[in-house]
Amino acid sequence: MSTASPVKLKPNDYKSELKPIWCPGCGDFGVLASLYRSMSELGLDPAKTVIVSGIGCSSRLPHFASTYGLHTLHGRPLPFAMGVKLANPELTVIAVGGDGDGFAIGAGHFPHAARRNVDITYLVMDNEIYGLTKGQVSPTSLFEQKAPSTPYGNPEQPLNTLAFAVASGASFVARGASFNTKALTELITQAIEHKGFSYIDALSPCTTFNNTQDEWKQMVTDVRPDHDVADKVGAFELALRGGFALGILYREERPTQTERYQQLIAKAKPNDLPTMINTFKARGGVAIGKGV
Ligand SMILES: Cc1ncc(C[n+]2csc(CCOP(=O)(O)OP(=O)(O)O)c2C)c(N)n1
Ligand code: SF4
Repeated sequence: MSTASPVKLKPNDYKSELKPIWCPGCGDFGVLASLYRSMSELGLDPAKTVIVSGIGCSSRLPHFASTYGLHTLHGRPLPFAMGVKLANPELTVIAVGGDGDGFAIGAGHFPHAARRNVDITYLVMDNEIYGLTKGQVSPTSLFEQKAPSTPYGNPEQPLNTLAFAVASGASFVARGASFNTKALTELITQAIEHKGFSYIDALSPCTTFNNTQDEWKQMVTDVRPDHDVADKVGAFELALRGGFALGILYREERPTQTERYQQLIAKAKPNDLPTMINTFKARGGVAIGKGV
């Protein structure tokens, strides 16, 4: 969901005073440029937009935008973003970070944000490596990938984050690439407009520790125009197929977490709470808190 700005802003108006300190050629520049363009296309009000990140090179992104920003803890952008959205559903909330941040230490949060259909966008800059800490393998690194931490090759299988997203109940699942900013801008725009949890795996090569740019440019294709985005099995097939199909793999409309809670609150009766507490106490529970 998006919140409009009272005045039309250009992509450059979403830049902060800080210049990105990423390495030359880092894919994150393309992702940031696409995000500026999407925010401008949607006319987002920077005062009602919050970008939340974890820790990593990619997680520095909120510093470079003129919106509100939260640079939180490693692996924790989603719980912070969920908290912001629950506290103020009117805000546009965009969580960002790396594949290590989101799918190693942060992986436990992902399926719950997805199944709850929290109305936020999660944009992962996927470089299949830990960039900030100098090139250790991440959950999306390839089997046998050589990196500073795996000179004999990675002994672990990669996690397929798109299949994970579909299985977890994400209601919008897409793949984009930092080197295809026009298409990535469109995807980010649609993801922010989507009502519910939208996940974008943005291929974003780390030119310093895992420079896959040329290889990935050869590997990308477009999701076929006849792909049915409402077909969950078809989305799995696409996610599990080799290569990188760019576009929307899956989309469905269903109530968001906020809507479900609002329905619940509407159902609750004023006298329910004392009755629940008495039942709890009668079963041996100890109630704590004011007035109980
Ligand atoms: C609790 C904790 N564990 C480990 C770290 C070290 N650390 C910082 S960033 C990072 C991984 C970054 O990789 P990724 O999220 O893929 O982002 P990138 O730098 O590639 O953009 C790690 C392991 C930390 N900061 N905090
Ligand atoms: S180390 Fe890699 S991910 Fe980090 S800024 Fe440099 S190129 Fe980008």
